[in-house]
Amino acid sequence: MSEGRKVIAMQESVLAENQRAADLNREEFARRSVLVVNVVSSPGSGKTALLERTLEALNGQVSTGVIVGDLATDSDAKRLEGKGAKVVQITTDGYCHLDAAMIERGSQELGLTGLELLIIENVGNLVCPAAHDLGEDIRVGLLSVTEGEDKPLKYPVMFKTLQAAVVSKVDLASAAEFDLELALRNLHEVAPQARVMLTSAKSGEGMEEWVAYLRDSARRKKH
Ligand SMILES: Nc1nc2c(ncn2[C@@H]2O[C@H](COP(=O)(O)OP(=O)(O)OP(=O)(O)O)[C@@H](O)[C@H]2O)c(=O)[nH]1
Ligand SMILES: [Mg+2]
Repeated sequence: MSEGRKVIAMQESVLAENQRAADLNREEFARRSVLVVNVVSSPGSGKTALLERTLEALNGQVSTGVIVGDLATDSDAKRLEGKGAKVVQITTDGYCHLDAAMIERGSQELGLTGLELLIIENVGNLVCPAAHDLGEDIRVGLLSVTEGEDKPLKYPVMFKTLQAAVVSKVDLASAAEFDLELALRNLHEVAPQARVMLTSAKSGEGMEEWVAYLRDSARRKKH
């Protein structure tokens, strides 16, 4: 076998192993009726800021846990603590994504008993997390207005896998000369299946719709 073929065969077997672990996670999450949401986006597009506000809004309403993946630090977990949700940090030691085995360990550490919603903040990256099913029900991708309208076209693999897309930092739209109509057209072209929401973690715009979406989805999973 050539070196190239060996590398491809190895990648395929790693992905197959991940898929088996993801299937097991999905069964366990279904058994416990916990809704699992995997949040993906490029670095800095506002995942943690969105989740800070989300946890504040859900506090006392929906029993929530969070698994935060980061290459090297636990600063996002620290930002999310003290908002009524249990938070577990996974440091991937340089890996560009979370995988299903990490989520299995993370959810054991968190404890799923009594949980209605498990939110996963993936490592900031628009490529690697696309190929790694974690066993989630909903994959939500952020597209911040400072990244440019073309990102769905340039990173279609990720956008095609989303159930929901959040256009984030909309308070900065005019400063960034963001063409919202064009961005929505691009999103619709690549990811027509995705429910699109517009949010600002700064002004709070769109937070009600986003939080209601999570709350309603968690309720549906329960029944
Ligand atoms: N104006 C504005 N700034 C925001 C908003 N959301 C996030 N930011 C800022 O954008 C920067 C990055 O936000 P984070 O929430 O850390 O982004 P992230 O996606 O979690 O980043 P990584 O975890 O490193 O991938 C911070 O300086 C935030 O304050 C928003 O809605 N409006
Ligand atoms: Mg973050």
